[in-house]
Amino acid sequence: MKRMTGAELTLRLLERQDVGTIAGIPGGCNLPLYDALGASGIRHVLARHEQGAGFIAQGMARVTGRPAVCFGTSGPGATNLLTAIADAKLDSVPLVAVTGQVPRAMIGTDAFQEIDTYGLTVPITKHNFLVRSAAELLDVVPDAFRIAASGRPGPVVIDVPKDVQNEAIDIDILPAPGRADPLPAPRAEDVARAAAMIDAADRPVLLVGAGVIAAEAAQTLRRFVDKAALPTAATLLGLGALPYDHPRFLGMVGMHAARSTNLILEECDLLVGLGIRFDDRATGKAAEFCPGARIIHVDVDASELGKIKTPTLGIRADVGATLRALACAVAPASRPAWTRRIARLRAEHPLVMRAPDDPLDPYGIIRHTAAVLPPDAIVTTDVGQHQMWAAQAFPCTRPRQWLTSGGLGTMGFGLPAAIGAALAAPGRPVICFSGDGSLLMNLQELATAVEENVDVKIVLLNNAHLGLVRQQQELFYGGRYHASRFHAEPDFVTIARGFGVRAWDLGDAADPRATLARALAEPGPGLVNVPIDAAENVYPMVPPGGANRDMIGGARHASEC
Ligand SMILES: Cc1ncc(C[n+]2csc(CCOP(=O)(O)OP(=O)(O)O)c2C)c(N)n1
Repeated sequence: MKRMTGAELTLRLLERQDVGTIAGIPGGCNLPLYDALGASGIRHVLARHEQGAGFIAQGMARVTGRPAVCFGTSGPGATNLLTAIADAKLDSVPLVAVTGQVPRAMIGTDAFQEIDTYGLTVPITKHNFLVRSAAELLDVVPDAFRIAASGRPGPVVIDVPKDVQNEAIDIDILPAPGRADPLPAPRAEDVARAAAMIDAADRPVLLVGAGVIAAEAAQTLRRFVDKAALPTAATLLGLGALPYDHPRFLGMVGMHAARSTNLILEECDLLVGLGIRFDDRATGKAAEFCPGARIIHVDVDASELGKIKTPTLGIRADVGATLRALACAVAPASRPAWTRRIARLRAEHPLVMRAPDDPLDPYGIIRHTAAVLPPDAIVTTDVGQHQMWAAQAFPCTRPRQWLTSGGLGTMGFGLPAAIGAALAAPGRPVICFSGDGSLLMNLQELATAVEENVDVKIVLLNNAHLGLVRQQQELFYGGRYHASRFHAEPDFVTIARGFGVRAWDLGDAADPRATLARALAEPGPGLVNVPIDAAENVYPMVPPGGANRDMIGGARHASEC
């Protein structure tokens, strides 16, 4: 029998969950937890803003696929975590956020730094707990990890009042760590029916999403694709499930897809959606997405089946097990006519990159960066034009290499997520493609990057604008530019150096390519400022609310628009 406080017990249970690193910020209501953390074997990364801590944890979780942990105090600590928690919910990232709360007797009194963290996080978590006694932690902590990792992963909040952290109890035995529940297997008749539909299809297309990556099913996917000659597109979060240079890979679908990709989906007679949720950025006007296609939809989350598109066949099951079964069940095929048609559409409507050789061109800087990186480098992005250029042009070769805020679209994601990725995957370089608007949203984490000496390089596509907003104002608001141009542009190179980060400006460089290569070869954190022409737009673009076939721009010849 051992006597422990609630805080010590929490840390002990976190250790048993194999938590190696926690990102967070201490404050009055989580100081007992921090006291116990200091005495534990867990490494702490002191973020400079709780949103940064949340995204550092997300970076770790997205790279490893395992739940990662962040700490915040009550009140503003908890509210600062909300965006990262909501982001994890929409992108199905396993996250456990442990927040301090005012003592139980003060809950509901508007006490100093009291906020209803439980209430605030109901709609943005898979589950949340307000812990009412130290003994409850024995169930709550393993349960939080089980829930975060089970089925479709997601965030869980554990809100622990300060007096519960201080409450001493006698512990006989510690519970087993919480692990993911077994996943539902597909029914044999569903697999047989899906295989028959695929075999019978003339123009099938696979659309793969984050669910394929979460299921660790990339290898099986490849076998399936090769055996049945299945052209495969990816959602923004599915990039990396199939390597960019696989002959059947069509690239990203949707709002900023290559024209050919959207046109191929337009012509398909069978759509097999694997671990996708028919997000509007992928489908455009959902009613007009894949208009002539029967749909097979496989997802581990039953609530996704029929939510946006009614499938001909919905399979609620582990995407990995379903893919394994389908890879056996389908007949080998070569589909010569469909393959020829796809080759033709791709030749006629390719993704047009304006100046891929110019390092000061958006595509050019992404391609040049990729060219000097090892193939296992990890890429994070912020949100905006640079994110879409990177999604179009960065050659992803493997799952969990591409970390981006897809569902919530959170500016400020890139830098802290990159720090988390580097902490989780030491030895692999991490690149963060950012914009000058996004970077400022969590710039303070440069201090964390220096303190942890992580190998993170920020490649800053600096157009002195909120570029994606400017683009929408140009295209859909009659060129009325309000609040999308920065009139006071910070000197990012000087700022980075002020944090102790090495920094280079490609605008001043005599040989930008050589400077970029040198910058990326340096160990530790670094920033490369890349001046980008503010008039550059991301094309093609499906107008908001439009059907994917109605994309504008990005045609090889103006007459095709
Ligand atoms: C937190 C947050 N606030 C606002 C937005 C809306 N938004 C989407 S893209 C964008 C502009 C991003 O600018 P920047 O980071 O400079 O990237 P660029 O588009 O110029 O590449 C804005 C304001 C957002 N996605 N996230």
